[in-house]
Amino acid sequence: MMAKAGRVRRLPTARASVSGRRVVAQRRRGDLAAPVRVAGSVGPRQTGGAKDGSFKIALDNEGHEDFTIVTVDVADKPGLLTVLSSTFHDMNLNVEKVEYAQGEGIKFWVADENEAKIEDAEDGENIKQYLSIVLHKLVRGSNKARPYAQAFSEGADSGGVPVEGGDHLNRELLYSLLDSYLKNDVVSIQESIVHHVEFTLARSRYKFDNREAYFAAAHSLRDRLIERWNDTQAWLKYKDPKRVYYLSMEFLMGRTFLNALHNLGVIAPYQEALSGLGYEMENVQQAERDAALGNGGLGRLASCFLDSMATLNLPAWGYGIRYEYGMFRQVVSEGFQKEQPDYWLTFGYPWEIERPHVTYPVKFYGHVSVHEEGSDGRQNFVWNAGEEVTAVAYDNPIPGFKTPTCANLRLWAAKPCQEFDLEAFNTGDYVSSIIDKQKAETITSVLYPDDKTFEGKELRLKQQHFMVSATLQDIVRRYKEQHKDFDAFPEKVAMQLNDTHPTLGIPELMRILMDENRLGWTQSWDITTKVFSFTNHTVLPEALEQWPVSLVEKLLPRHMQIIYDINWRFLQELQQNHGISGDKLGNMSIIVDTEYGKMVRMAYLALVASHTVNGVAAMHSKLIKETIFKDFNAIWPEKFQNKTNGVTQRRWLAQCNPPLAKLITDTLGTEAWVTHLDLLQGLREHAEDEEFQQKWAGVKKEAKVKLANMIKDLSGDEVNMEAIFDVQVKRIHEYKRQFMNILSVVLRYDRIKSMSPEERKDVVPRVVIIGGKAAPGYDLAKRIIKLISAVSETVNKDSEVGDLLKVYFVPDYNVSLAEVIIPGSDLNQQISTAGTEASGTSNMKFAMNGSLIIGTMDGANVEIAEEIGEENMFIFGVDAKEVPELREQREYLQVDPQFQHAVNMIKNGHFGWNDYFNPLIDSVTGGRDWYLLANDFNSYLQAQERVDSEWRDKKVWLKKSILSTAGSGKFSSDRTIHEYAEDIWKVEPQPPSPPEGRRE
Ligand code: NBG
Repeated sequence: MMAKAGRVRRLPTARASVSGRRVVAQRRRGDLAAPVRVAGSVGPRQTGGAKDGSFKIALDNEGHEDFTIVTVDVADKPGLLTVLSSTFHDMNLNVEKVEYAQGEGIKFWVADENEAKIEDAEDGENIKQYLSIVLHKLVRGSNKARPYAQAFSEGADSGGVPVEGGDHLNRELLYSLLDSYLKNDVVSIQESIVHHVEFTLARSRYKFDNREAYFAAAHSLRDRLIERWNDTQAWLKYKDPKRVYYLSMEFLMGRTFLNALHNLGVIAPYQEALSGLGYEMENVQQAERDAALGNGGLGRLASCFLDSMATLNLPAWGYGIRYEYGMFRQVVSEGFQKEQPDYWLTFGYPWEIERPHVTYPVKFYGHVSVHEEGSDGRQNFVWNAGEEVTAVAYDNPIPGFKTPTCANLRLWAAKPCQEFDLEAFNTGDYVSSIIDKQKAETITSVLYPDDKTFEGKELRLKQQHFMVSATLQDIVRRYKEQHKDFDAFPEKVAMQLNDTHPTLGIPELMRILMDENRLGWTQSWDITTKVFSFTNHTVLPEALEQWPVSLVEKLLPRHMQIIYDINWRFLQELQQNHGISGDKLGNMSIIVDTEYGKMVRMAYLALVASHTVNGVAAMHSKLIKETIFKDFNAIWPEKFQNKTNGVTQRRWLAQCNPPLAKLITDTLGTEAWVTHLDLLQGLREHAEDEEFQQKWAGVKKEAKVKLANMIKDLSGDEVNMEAIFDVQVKRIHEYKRQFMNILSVVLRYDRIKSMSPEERKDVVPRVVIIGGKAAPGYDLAKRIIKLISAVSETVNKDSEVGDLLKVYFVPDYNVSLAEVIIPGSDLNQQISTAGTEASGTSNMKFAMNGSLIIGTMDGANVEIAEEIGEENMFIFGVDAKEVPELREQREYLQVDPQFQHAVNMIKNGHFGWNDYFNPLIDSVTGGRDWYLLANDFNSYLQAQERVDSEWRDKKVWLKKSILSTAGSGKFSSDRTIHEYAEDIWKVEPQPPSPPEGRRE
């Protein structure tokens, strides 16, 4: 039956247009006479029926003498005919006749410009491809309505000054223009990638390399993140729940691309989209540089927390600094560490959104004047600053895993202040005035690379104040937009201080409340003490921040007054309410007299003003109560909590180890462990199942191959895949005892050397991998790196030793390398002196990936042992309780002869450089040995023996490896964040949900 027929020539419609956007293969002016060529290799998915979502295209040259009959079998849609007709037109084809043929589809009788049939096979294919792209866009992909933009049009919180006006806008039109989400089908993704190549990068879409492909793909993904970001922030503004702000001087983000793809659930279409365009996802990913705005565990923890906060739909933002130079790049040349600047922004950072209108002035120096105000004689303090810089916001969207929530990480950059000191320009020296102003930007130029050493550098204090001042102004501004007074502030705001680094936020909030909002001390203090909570991350005394009063006074005169006031009232309270006096009072004072002058103890300030303080593992939380904060625990026991650290299993298992993730999902029959890590327990019952063990061995092998390839790139060596891949990766620090590790390697080497060829047959081969950065000024740590390199050089070239032992130092250890190293390891070393490592977090990542721990009863190792069973780890060494006593006694220690032997080999120049290694040797001999290497050495060697013997029995090892993963459910940062939210922040999940009465 002929439902409709007509003679159509040159349809008047301009061009095929779907959702207001042009199609990918739009032909260019001037090309019109050329045959139709369609870029890419996207073909229709022929599903055989014309049900919704599928289509078929067929070309027939037999049916008519003069025309090619193109049959398009697709479910009808309004406007379909117009779109298809204009598509033919776009291809320079004339449509003679159109027919709906029942059971077959729509038929088009077409001819080319010369009135000829389309007989060339390639032209035929191109027509099919072009049509299929258009059809794809019509029938496929989610076209989900986007309710938030409409419902809360006033709400989209860019965090800045509210935009004036808008009454003249045609809202209906604006809503309809963007009333659906970007589609995530392959063609739409390709279109957006190519769009960004051309219009964001301004590159040729016919020629772009992997890096450009990465940037374009990142921008296209960012568009999708922005949709969620806007929705989430609009939703939160509408709901106005209590929010939590995570203040941290460090966020060690690593790469974002794969994480965003995974959390948005679009890895597969992006992979297909890229490969359709001719790019390998793997290579494109490698083009991303790590965002390394942190030193180590503390910064990485902050990043894991953001991922969990978003995934748990918490109303949370992170605040930090957008350093221009991140963690330095470590180059190892002849065994010596060299630091190179990490200017990570060279090609731009595609994930961030600059907010040029979200700016705050941040003041420094100057003096404070006092004014009497009003009839009650209230004093008002005015800080007349000597320097002012502008903080500009950069927002980094943090997508939750498969939730619509997208949290925000707001990083501040310093820019010269606009208004300040215009006079300077009029004094004649225009050029040097500008140069002077430029100095402002140095505040956020560089991350301090010191890990656990406090150095009282003025610039560092400036950074801290800069971060918290901009942050507090932003938070108060956001609050005031919706509230007329401060009464509800503690019900709307929680702030977590990540270590003491952001502690100046306390006097800054007091200053804002009192001096800028005219609140009295009592009310301001009441508010302040209800909003702040503080996490301590170390008991090492050298890490505890103490700023000279003289420096604080000079840089932040008003804050110093406030700190004095806080301290005075605190000491009063101690005397009056707790009967404390004398030395004890002095011991608890925030301000302390030292041989270097008066100092502000930042941890005490944080403690006094916070409603809660927490340690980062059970043992550490207990230790802080007994040691550094003992006196405070005595008066405020209720303030103290434990929040055992965790890591995000999205990045540290699902993304970095896809074969293992797949095996886990297949075995558990669900992917739910990606948000409920406890489910990993379900692996326990398979631990002894031989078939499962074989699969487990298979995925471990895959990960080991990747690590082996990395070593090959590094050294040229092909390592023995049968060897134990034994890994210690972390910052180099005496307390982490990399030195002890290498001493045991030295002994192992010596033992192999002294064996007969027959005996060597029984040796379990090892590949020892060590990586980590030394703080640039940490001399001993740098010598440790040199020692590892020297041992590596001797051992690796010793043909007698061959495959039985290899040692590698992996330079520039960072998040991206960790993502390869951790899954590929069999054994990992967590060997700090008991009582020194607050928690450790790599131990959790290794355990999740089925790597066995050799370690001391320190930090979170203790809880890991509880969860996966001590018998599945290689525990050794003295107990934390014994440490103080053993330290006292260390000069009388009967040193283990093996320890002495290893030390002597180094001392006697077996690995060269003996003079250079002397200070290292000295640090562990002659009664010094603060970290008790000698005490633990024998027990460490025994644990290493157990490692070797258990490796020999593959089944035993595999069982332990499976049980490691199975027992790591507790160590998800989701669990940690859930506890923070419940016990400390009192914030609740706020999953963005469609507004009532609105259409979905
Ligand atoms: C570190 C501890 C680690 C801990 C991380 C995260 C500092 C000051 N502390 O043991 O040394 O895992 O913090 O809590 O960097």
